Amino acid sequence: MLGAILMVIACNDPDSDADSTGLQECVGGSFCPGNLVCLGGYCVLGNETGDEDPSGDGDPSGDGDPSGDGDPSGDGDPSGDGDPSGDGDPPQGCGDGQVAGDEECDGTNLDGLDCTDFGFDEGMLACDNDCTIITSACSTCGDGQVAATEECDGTNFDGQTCVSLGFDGGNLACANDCKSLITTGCTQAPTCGNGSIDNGEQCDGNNLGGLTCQSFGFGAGTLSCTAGCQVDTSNCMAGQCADVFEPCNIGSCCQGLICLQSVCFPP
Ligand SMILES: [Ca+2]
Ligand SMILES: [Ca+2]
Ligand SMILES: [Ca+2]
Repeated sequence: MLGAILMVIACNDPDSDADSTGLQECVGGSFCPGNLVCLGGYCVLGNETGDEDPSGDGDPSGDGDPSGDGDPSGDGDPSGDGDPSGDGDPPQGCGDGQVAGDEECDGTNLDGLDCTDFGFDEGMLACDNDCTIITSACSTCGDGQVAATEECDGTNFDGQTCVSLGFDGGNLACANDCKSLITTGCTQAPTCGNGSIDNGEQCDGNNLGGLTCQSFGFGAGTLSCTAGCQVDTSNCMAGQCADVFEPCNIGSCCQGLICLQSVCFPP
């Protein structure tokens, strides 16, 4: 124990300048011979198990860790690797908003960089979650690459064509600022033949809009549509006419009668 009783003895060294107490005077720990230690200015012997701190430097074990708590420097970082918590995260971690170590950026802290530092003309830098710079929102109009902020660049239309934009054909162009596609060189598909009845069309292909030969006063037959999207009644037949007060379509009443509200009436 540290609090062991010390037994004070006289030094045996004949050359020592022992004083009236019979003890050899000393300064520090280096002036006492053998197992004696310097305490209170005299060389004394510790207890039977020996002094726990022979060197008197406050480090009994002599392992460089006076407190014996596994932290020699006493700075709260036992391993001295800059990671006190030992959880693998350096103290200035990614996400603290400070650019440190090998971080290129941290959050909105771009370390003063902008797109021009990466060879672009304009745009916005961003910082990834792993504190690396993202340049995908940077752009240079004229480099032939379609950046996220560009619609096109030169003859690079980012895969778009007149057809993909709903035109019949033609040639796309790109605005000088790369911000928009120019479609004035695209040709509009003709509406007749697209199967739907557009302005100026009575029908389109097989789409007769619900019209029949009867719609045009015929009794039977097959209505068709011309290549110009107009109704063709050449295959309609007159058939039997409807008599007075009989149901009718336009033109299906017998001669001298008129079809009013689907019934043949006398004039
Ligand atoms: Ca950081
Ligand atoms: Ca570009
Ligand atoms: Ca049409």
